[in-house]
Amino acid sequence: MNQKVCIVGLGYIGLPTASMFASHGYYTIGVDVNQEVVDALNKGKIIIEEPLLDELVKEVVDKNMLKGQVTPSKADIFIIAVPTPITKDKKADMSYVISATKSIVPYLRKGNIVVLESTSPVGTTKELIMPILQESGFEIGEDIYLGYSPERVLPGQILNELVNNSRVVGGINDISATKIKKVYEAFVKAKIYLTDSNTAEMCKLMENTYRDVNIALANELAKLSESMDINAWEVIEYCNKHPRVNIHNPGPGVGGHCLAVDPWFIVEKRPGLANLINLSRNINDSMPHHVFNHIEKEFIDFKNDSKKITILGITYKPNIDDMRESPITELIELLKESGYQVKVFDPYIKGLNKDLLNSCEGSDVVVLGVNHDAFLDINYKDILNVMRGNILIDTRNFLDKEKLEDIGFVYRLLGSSK
Ligand code: SAJ
Repeated sequence: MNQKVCIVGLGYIGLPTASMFASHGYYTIGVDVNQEVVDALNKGKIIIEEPLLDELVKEVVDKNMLKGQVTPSKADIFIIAVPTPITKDKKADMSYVISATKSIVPYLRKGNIVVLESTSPVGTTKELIMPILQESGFEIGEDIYLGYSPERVLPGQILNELVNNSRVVGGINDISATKIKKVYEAFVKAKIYLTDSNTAEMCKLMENTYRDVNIALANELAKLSESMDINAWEVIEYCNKHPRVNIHNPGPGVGGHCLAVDPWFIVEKRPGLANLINLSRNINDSMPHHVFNHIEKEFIDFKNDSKKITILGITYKPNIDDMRESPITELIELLKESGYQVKVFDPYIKGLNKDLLNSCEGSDVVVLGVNHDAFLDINYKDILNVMRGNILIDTRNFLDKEKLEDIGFVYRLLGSSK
């Protein structure tokens, strides 16, 4: 008999994961509190953007292997994949995890497996999820198996990475971990490592923290280089020739729902110990302001009272339509608060002006915020012709300095005084 999976949360992770189970023979219920998401799913449609996901969802819905509901149903396996946003005071907001967990309690039966996938502070599975599940009257770890297994997928490559990336499974006891491993073996081709739930929770947080801290180092190098007649990008290129060095890229800040959020979940638990992590977050958070200061410098002797800026790219990283925690939105806020007139051009974002030249018309400065591939193919001469000024600030070391200077731009590069 086919096993039944119930996945609570149909977002960037829940929906692709549900589709994976459904396409591997599991009868799957996708649960979301948002009726619009559920209705779309039941029509075989999706409202997020992720390559190939629309086709897969349509296929499994048509085959009746995946169905959307606003409340859970009885199942063999429950997976919780709801968001854990961050509060204003940089703490994990666990309210969705709590309500999702409570929502499955009435449907639990002996032998069920419950997995938390949401990125969560260390201790969540044992200290938050387990007590809620105990309300069912079952012995957790004996009647109900419980554990934590985070995703590691990159937006834009989710379907491929769900299958081909290795995975960590942390159980509240050994038998839970072993049972959960079997669940993911349905579609994961790479190795699945077993551990306890606290360790698995910390793994998820540290993977993204590792990247955040390394980006902070690169951003610090950028600031240092600007003050020392050095080009940080050149330093990085040569340092990375060393077989054991991999310096990351500086930029206008760190966006997305993971790197800019997860390290705070560690700081929250151990504020006195997580010093480097805390500092790195603050360095990365300072970058929009740093780019703003660069822009301000260009206007020091400016006589006109209307300062006009065009920003190319507003998403949190290249070639996707995702604006979550984008540092460019913060930069735009800073500019507007200081009286700049700001126009934004981003081919990935619906509702924005789709006319590039119109977006650049009359601008004093153009800022490349995100390195979308599409920005390599645009005609910068036409842009310069419609601008009032001639300055281009590249925050990603993406454009060809020489070509732009030949055309007549003054090219400025984040991380370089040259
Ligand atoms: N960034 C830099 N410099 C770099 C690399 C990235 O400034 O050298 C910036 C990007 O511009 C972007 C941000 O960092 O604003 C984050 O982008 P990303 O591509 O590093 O990561 P995410 O947030 O899209 O996805 C991460 C991934 N984690 C790691 O690579 C360790 C992904 O595997 C996780 O599954 C995902 O977080 C998640 O869901 O936690």
